[in-house]
Amino acid sequence: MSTKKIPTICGMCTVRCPMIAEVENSAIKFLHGNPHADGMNSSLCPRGVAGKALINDNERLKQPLIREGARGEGKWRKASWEEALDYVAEKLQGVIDQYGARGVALSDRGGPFRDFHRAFLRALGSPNYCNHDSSCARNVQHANQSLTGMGRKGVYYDLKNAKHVVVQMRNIFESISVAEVNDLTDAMSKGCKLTVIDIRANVTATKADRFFMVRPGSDYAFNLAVIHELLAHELYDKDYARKYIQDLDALKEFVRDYTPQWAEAETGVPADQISRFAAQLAKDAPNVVWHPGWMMARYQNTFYQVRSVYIINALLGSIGAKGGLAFVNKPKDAGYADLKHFQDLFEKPKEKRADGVGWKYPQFESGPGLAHLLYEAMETQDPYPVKAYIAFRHDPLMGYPEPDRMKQMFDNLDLLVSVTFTWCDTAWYADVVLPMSPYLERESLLAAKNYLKPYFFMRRRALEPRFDTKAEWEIFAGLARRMGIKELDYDNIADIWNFQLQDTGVSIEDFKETGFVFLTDKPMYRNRDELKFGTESGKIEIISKKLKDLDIESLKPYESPEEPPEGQFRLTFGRCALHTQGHTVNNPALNELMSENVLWINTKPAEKLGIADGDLVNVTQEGYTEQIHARVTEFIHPDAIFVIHGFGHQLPVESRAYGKGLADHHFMKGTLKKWDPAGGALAYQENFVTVSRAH
Ligand SMILES: Nc1nc2c(c(=O)[nH]1)N[C@H]1C(S)=C(S)[C@@H](COP(=O)(O)OP(=O)(O)OC[C@H]3O[C@@H](n4cnc5c(=O)[nH]c(N)nc54)[C@H](O)[C@@H]3O)O[C@H]1N2
Ligand SMILES: Nc1nc2c(c(=O)[nH]1)N[C@H]1C(S)=C(S)[C@@H](COP(=O)(O)OP(=O)(O)OC[C@H]3O[C@@H](n4cnc5c(=O)[nH]c(N)nc54)[C@H](O)[C@@H]3O)O[C@H]1N2
Ligand code: SF4
Ligand SMILES: [Mo]
Repeated sequence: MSTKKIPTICGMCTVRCPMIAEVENSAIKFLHGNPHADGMNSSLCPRGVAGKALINDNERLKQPLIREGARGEGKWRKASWEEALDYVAEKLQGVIDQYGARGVALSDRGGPFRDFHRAFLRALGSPNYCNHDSSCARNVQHANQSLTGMGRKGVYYDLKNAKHVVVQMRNIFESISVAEVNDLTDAMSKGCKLTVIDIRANVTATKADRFFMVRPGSDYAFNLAVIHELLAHELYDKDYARKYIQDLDALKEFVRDYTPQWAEAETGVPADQISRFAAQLAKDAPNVVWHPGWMMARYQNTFYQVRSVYIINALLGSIGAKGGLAFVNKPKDAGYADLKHFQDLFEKPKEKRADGVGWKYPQFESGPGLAHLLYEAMETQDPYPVKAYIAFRHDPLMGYPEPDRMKQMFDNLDLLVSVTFTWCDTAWYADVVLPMSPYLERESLLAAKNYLKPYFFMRRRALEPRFDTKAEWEIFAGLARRMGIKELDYDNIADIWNFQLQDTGVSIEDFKETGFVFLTDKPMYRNRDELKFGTESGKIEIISKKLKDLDIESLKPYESPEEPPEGQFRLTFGRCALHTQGHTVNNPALNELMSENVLWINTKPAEKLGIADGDLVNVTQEGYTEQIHARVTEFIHPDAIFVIHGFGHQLPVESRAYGKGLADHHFMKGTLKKWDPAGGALAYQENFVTVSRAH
């Protein structure tokens, strides 16, 4: 039997690396990176390779399910797709008839494959699309917008050509984007320095030239002191600043007292080290990438911390530089029309959004909204009732804090639908579960990547579905058909792809060999002397006009993070290389490699509490307790404890993940209300817990 090599796109996390699936006898023989990917992300991480185990997993969803018992009780009726889609379409229509189209909401996990389901929602006439980003990178998005007028993806972290990379609250070698890992290791082998600023020595720190262990939540103080040094000693790029940075004097005045000596008391990092570090950055400028971070829904001041990072990059002249934060190019920069969007077939709904974004909160970008405010609106019915909700590729009951509160909010819904390829908490609580085929068993819409070399890419089906599952386009085309939306009524992916490609001059054939089509041969860098920023002034606005008009501060004075009360710890969390959020924990291969998380706790407080490495401990918040094994280490700040997110599953249908480890999101009382009115994201790390030895 010959082996077929099918270029496709990994789906085990949001990064979507190009991959090759080698298929023999209708089974996966081997999964590996796509060598045509030009080095950018031509290899896979362990999760990508575990796609084979995902296909073989007998505990994944096998057919549509309709709830029989109470929500969350786990009593299901197996349904055909006909029956399940009829059921969902009828319920959606019922909600639309009674409450109007605005009574329907849909959320997803963001990313490049959203056009079809967003078009579906728009065709219904609802403005209530949200993505997950208020639980992830919203602060980064809004921080960059407030300074440069570009979103966070308006720049590419050109790690490969950098001389110095700084990662702060960013575990770049474990919380993986393969391209970033490859680019950074390449650069380091050519002498690039790596500085890590973290509350614990993660794997990235073990590879670093400099590691600063800061007090949890004090990063903004550290950064203000760096800005102070760059300005006070005139170490910044003066030509760049003259040309592009507005309100530098206001910044100078603002940081005047934020000296390294002051920051030492806040962060625990010796003042002379901060000074030396700032001087080194100036030497390496403009080929410096101070990574603005990714999962930055952490503290009440994280938006301002991220702004300070962009400001440092600007002072070093690295925004727009090769080896810095280089501007990405869109298809049109390479002389190509973009893919045609299904969304554009429908008029943008004029209705106000239920989450208030764009009208009550004009400071935020309205596209993906703020999902936590959507959930709140489900309960308050203010500004109007939202009665149907499709969680598509999204597990808010694990990804947002306070699942019990969230369930109360969802209880106001007439219809809760989960579209997912694995079991997840939201699916378990849903009325209807629509199982999507895992990435190796489905194709997706074509997508465009804005990059130094912009490209289009194609996810192809490597296998036929093993169970009764469907691709996204099949699910939404099925719903569209039932709801009379002719423009989305497709029964063939080639027709969808041809629709998308119609203006581009590219054809489906062009993807055959490699799975993507580069729109230029060489990386395209902007001329650093002729940069144009997306703000009204065309410059980097230290004092954002938009924020100022809304009476929101651009330069916020530092407030010291609360110390943990006596005997308590700040709960912190992050990712590991072997799992994606919570949805791979039951994957047979990945579970075998890592089946539970452990609690990082500093040696000194552990000693005081009589906790030894490996002991089982209780973690408690307001009378609620879970147990976990301790990892006692000096490599974490004594104020913090740390766990990998995504564990502590409680679904009986996941035998491998069930009851293993601790769920950090269960220890976040009140966090749904703690969100930043300037940045938009929730503050997940403003929580304290007690730890004791379990007897
Ligand atoms: N306490 C705490 N909360 C967190 C975090 C944390 O560290 N701690 N991390 C935050 C971060 S950074 C993020 S991004 C969010 C993540 O949370 P979510 O945005 O909910 O993302 P995932 O958990 O990756 O995926 C959600 C569901 O979609 C399904 N899924 C994933 N990929 C696909 C796919 O390709 N197709 C289909 N059909 N289904 C898919 C999975 O089975 C999973 O059940 O959580 C945030 N919440
Ligand atoms: N393997 C794997 N890779 C992934 C993902 C995954 O689930 N698994 N998810 C993807 C997604 S959605 C995202 S958003 C990214 C997230 O990527 P990152 O944002 O890099 O992710 P985290 O691992 O949550 O945390 C980064 C670091 O922040 C540190 N930290 C916590 N509190 C503080 C603090 O107060 N100050 C400082 N300086 N550091 C602190 C933690 O110790 C941790 O090392 O990863 C992506 N890549
Ligand atoms: S980083 Fe890993 S899991 Fe994510 S898309 Fe790439 S190979 Fe897949
Ligand atoms: Mo994320």
